[in-house]
Amino acid sequence: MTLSPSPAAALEKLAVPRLDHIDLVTVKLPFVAPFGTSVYVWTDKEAMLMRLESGGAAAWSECVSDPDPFYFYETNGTARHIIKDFLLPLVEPGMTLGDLEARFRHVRGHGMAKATIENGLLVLIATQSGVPLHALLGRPAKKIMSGISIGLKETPDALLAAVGSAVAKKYHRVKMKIKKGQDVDWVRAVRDRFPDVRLMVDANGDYSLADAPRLRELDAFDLMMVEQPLSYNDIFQHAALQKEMKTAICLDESIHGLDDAAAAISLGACRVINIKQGRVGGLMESMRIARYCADRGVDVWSGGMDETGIGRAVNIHLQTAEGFTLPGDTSETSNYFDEDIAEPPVLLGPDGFIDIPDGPGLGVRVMPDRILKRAVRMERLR
Ligand code: OSB
Ligand code: MG
Repeated sequence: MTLSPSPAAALEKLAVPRLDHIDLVTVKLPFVAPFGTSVYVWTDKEAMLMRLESGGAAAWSECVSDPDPFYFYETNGTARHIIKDFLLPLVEPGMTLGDLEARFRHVRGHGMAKATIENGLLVLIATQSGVPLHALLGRPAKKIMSGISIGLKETPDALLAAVGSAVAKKYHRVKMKIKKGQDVDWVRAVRDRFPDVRLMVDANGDYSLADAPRLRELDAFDLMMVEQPLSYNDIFQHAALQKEMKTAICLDESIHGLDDAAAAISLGACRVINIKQGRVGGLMESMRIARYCADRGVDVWSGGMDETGIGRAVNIHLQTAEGFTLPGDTSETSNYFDEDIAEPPVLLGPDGFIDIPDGPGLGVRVMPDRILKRAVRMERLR
């Protein structure tokens, strides 16, 4: 077997720039509509942003955590603590990103906190080098497939209306949230009305193995996959469920890095993986997982955390990487916010594809006045 180089090998050799200033700014952006899931209903995105300044260049990154631990154990509060007290003290100018990752391993977990720093450094290096982030990742520009995640709705009619407008916009696939008691009938209603839409469901861990007969009913609807049906940390029981279901299982919450992905694949716990770059600790680990999966015929796609335009741009650049074979949760800015903190907004073209921003770094303009307007907390760490 020939071993191809790691897709992150070149990135591991990049040097950490001198950091003149490091700021954390938490912003709160109201959603255009509440986003309902089996675990919580969010009405706004409270995002902790990091700004790195080095010799006149500045780069922004976004911690993808929420203020609460309802989707994931990290919160904006734990990420701030881990970044300030444990991770930033490990960052030294001149060291390589590979060395930094190795040092970060001493801190267990907290991938979202780690990703905030690693992604910020990559954006900073790309900005200083005058290249877009995807080029720094070694990837050519390409159009990105689109996908929308539709939250739980109050009525089937409201759900059908939301799916209808997504289909009209030419989204490449539609994901609908489900929970116990709001599943098979709702999926059937969508499938009956939209027989051809590429459709999938996301349970955010609401079921247990005892619900296998119910989950198996979903096999009737030609779904692309069912995302995280069982508990948020489980791999083993998903393997048992996958044996009983025709529909592919996709893991989201359970995958915290390459080791989890490898375990899940070898156990047969899933046939698809949702890579959220924050949840797995950053862009480099995301590329490793995507490559690992591509080598084994496992599809991956880029998940989302309802990010602002900063995190959304990172997710878009990541999807140029090898292995991202399926449309992800990358939808138009207007699906989340009336006014974002970066310009231009993400828009679908007539064919449903999304253009990659091609300026240096993130390729989008971060709007400081809007960040100030939305800020709920600001601190200069250095
Ligand atoms: O489970 O994928 C999820 C949003 C917040 C937390 C968890 C999830 C989601 C989404 C929406 O499904 C993703 C997006 O549109 O950014
Ligand atoms: Mg999910």
